[in-house]
Formats: sequence, C-alpha cells, structure tokens
Amino acid sequence: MVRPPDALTELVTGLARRFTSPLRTPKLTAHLGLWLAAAFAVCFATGLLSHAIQHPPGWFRWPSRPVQLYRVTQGLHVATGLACFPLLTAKVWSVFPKLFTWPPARSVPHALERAAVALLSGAALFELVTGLLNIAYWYSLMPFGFVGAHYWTAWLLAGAVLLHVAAKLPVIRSALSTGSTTNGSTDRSRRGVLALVGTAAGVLTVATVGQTVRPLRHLSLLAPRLPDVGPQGVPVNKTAAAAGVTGVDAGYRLTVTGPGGRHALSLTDLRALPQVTVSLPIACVEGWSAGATWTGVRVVDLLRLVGAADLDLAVTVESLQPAGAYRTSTLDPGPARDPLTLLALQLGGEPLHPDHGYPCRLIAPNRPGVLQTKWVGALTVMSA
Ligand SMILES: Nc1nc2c(c(=O)[nH]1)N[C@H]1C(S)=C(S)[C@@H](COP(=O)(O)O)O[C@H]1N2
Ligand SMILES: [Mo]
Repeated sequence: MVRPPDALTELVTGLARRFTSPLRTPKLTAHLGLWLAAAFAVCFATGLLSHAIQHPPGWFRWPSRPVQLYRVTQGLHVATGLACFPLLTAKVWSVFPKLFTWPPARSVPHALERAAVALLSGAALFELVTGLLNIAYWYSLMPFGFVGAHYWTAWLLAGAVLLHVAAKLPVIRSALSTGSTTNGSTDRSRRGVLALVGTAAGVLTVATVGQTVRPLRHLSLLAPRLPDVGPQGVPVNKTAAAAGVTGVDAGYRLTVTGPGGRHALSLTDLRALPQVTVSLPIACVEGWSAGATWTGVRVVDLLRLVGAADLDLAVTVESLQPAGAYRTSTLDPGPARDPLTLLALQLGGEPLHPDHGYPCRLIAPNRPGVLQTKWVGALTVMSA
C-alpha cells in the first residue's frame, strides 16, 4: 500500500482535530438522519405524484376529489424540500471531521460507501438549488430542462440514500439503541442541537407557507408570490402579454369538437348557457396556491352539445396561446365530467382579467395549476 506523505497526514488529521466538538455524537447524527429521511421520503413521494399527474403513465388516473388534495401534497413537497436544507446542513456538520479521515478510503467497500455519500450530497444540493430557482423563475440559471433534471436527479438521490442507509445500518442501530448516557449533559446538548435545527426548519417553513396559507402571508418573507397579490386578488404566473395572447375580440369563438359534430360558440353563446359558481384553488407546482370563486359553464354541458357527456372519453383543452409548454392540457374522462369542472368566464364575479385567461379558462378540482389552461380556444373530445 502507498503510504501518504507524513506532512499531508499531519495536515489532514490536524484539521480534523480542530473541528472536534463534544456535540458531535453518532446518536445526534442518527437522529438528524431519521428526520432527514422522513422529510426526504415525503418530498420524494409527493414529487413523484406531482410528476405522474403532469406526465401520466397509461395506468395512472388522478381523481378530481378531494378538491384540495393536490394543494396539500404540493405544499408538502415544497415545505419538506426546504426543511431538508437545515437538516442536511446539520447532518453534514455532525460528521464534519470524518470528511478529513485519512487515508480517504480504506477498502473498496469503504470507497463505494464514501462515493455514495458524495453522490447523495451533490444530488441533494442540486435538487434544492433547482427547486429554489424554479420557484424564483430563474430559468436562465438552468441551461437544461428543469422538470427532467429535477425528476431524474430525485431517483439518483433516492438510490444513493438507500445505499447509504444500508451501509450505515449497523452504526445507526447501535447509535439509536444506546440508552441515555451516564453523561446527562451530552443528552441535553443533543436535544439542544435538534431543537435548534427544528427551529430553523420551522422558521423556513413559516417564511414560505404564507404563499398558501393566507393568515401567514405577512410572514412569508421567502415566497416570491403571495396568495392575494395580483389582478382580481389572485397571483399570475404567465401574463397574457408573455403568452402572446392579444387581440381577443368579438370574433372569438370556442370550438367544441366531439363525436356528435363541431360547435363554434361566441362569448354571448357561452354566457347564455347555464352558469355555475364554484370555489376552487389554483395550486401551482411551485408551492403557492390561492382559493378563488369562479363562474362559468360546466365542461360536461359543453360535451353534451357534441354528444360526449356520457362517453368515457378524455378531452383536450387547447389555448389561444401560440406556443409554449402549457398551451394544452388533457382532462381525463372522469374529471372532464365532474360537476365542478368549469370553463370559467368570471373570477370573483367579474369577467376574467386578461392575465387570468380572458375570455375563458379551465378551472377543475384537484388539478395542478399548470393544467388549469388559460385563454381556451378549443375543447376536443379524444377518440377511444
Ligand atoms: N395557456 C396557458 N395556461 C396556463 C399557463 C400557461 O403558461 N399557459 N400557466 C399555468 C400555470 S403554471 C398556473 S400556476 C396557472 C395560474 O393561473 P393564474 O395565472 O390565473 O393564477 O395557470 C396555468 N395556465
Ligand atoms: Mo404554475
């Protein structure tokens, strides 16, 4: 075996000694690890769910009830993801001197184990940073597709976490099974560190959850969008100008196409159909959400015009927006016929603001904001 030069060994072990603190115990690391694993598991599961709703595999059906479910799962995704930040920092701190162990790898399994830790830390940091950049709309800092990168790195991270836990299982077990030490002050200080980290995670959550929970909006220092700031008291992600939707005039027609034929409806025609008022949230993938009152025509009533009200067929919703990832969305057969699924003409009792989708927009229960298509120009019943 090649021995590292003595001077280097001394430098590294000297560095490690500098960072020793009696607060660093295997038990503290194990507790932080448990919290981190819980937060990560919730974040990963809710993330996979959100991805499946937006890019559904053939077998996947997302129901339209409970109405608020996506709002909750996506709120949890963003909140647990942010909570991982202080937890991860504290966990790295708790094992910091080990980063300087020398030689860096004692054996092949040890080298693999350390590689998994490096992968894990890198992937976790990548997820945090890209998540935050997405919330802040700094796409220019992400020269790659956010969705694919964030999604696939999450799988990589999950794999590295599993490897890491498997490798550390004996250490975790023994750290957690040691009862209170004879030295009560170690227990007290461990609880102190955990309380500090818990507080940091709590503060982060409170500083962002106001983007969803209106009573906490004034504490929402870190959230770029507030639930009641925007035209008609509702935030906007993409304005009509940014989407290139301009010049909607009296010539506007909504095209509804189905097995029973094609209808072209003017705004006057739409207003003459039965109007329904519902209370439904916009719940954006970025974690903000806002409840609002919408009035318009039930999609199922429009499907009836083309003989598709009782058919088990999905519906494509197409925007007047000329291009862009969110110009169309698909309504599954069930949700398309939900009595709460509307083509809304009004928000809060007034005609839709152009930025909210004038002349009409989709609003459906338990649906991610990205799929609440604005400036709708056509509904097309898909063939079986
Ligand atoms: N045509 C179209 N509809 C769209 C979008 C879009 O970019 N184009 N953005 C979506 C996103 S990401 C969200 S969160 C909601 C926001 O609706 P709001 O701007 O009325 O609050 O609209 C959705 N509808
Ligand atoms: Mo969104």
